[in-house]
Amino acid sequence: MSEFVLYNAPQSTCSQRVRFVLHAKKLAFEEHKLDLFAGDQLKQDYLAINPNGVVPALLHQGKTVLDSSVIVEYLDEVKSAVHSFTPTDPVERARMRWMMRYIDEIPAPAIRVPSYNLAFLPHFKTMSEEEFNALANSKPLRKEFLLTMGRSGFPKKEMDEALDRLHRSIVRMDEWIAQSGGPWLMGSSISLADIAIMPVIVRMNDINLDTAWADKPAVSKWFELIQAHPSFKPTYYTGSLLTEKYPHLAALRKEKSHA
Ligand SMILES: N[C@@H](CCC(=O)N[C@@H](CS)C(=O)NCC(=O)O)C(=O)O
Repeated sequence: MSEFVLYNAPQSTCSQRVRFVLHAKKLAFEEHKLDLFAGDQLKQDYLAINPNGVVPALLHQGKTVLDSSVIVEYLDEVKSAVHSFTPTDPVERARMRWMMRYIDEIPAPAIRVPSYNLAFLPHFKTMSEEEFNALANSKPLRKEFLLTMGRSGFPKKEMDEALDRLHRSIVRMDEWIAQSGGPWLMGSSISLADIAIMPVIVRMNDINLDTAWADKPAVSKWFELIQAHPSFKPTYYTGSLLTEKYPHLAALRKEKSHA
């Protein structure tokens, strides 16, 4: 058994944070890919690892570490010698954690709304109301989320609010880069805060929401830099983007590039 075992899903934004850090630290890991639409995350054997029924979950020498933000901090702590993503100054460290809390509170939940409405909805449309309600009720963390979405998608109000939160997050990102002098959120070195927001930016780009930073060159530069990082490609292996799995999204993207 590897020192590290990762339970995750290719397209899961939370999982992508953890894969990036594992690759950056050159840590070999046994990868278990869960099919979230087949309900692998709600099976008893997985719930015994993560009672919240969500990915990712990391096992380190058989011990469980849960929640993507916690996992990336844990990896940075136990493997600090390899490459540290955490500032040494306690005040800077606190600032990084504050940024991560903001990211977990505003853009990370907000990106789920357009992701579900634009890509995942067909998985639910064919269900009967009873089947859908049973599924929602079986989700320890996402019951209310699913019930608000319903089988026909989030109403316009929810969608508009989520898009507004995403736009505000891009403004905030731009401010952080300006305050630190860039090119990363905290200055000249990439930190866990950059890795925490990365999947939101990749997803926004994937589903045609990249116009949010059309007038923000510092954010565009940040995105180019993180895509050029050696850990980016192995993290986003084929099948990690929504456009790779959902042809209707890829078609939208193509239309846009030809417009
Ligand atoms: N705060 C948790 C959230 C985990 C989470 O929401 N994971 C999503 C994928 S990004 C999931 O497993 N969803 C499955 C479901 O909704 O049933 C973390 O960061 O690890």
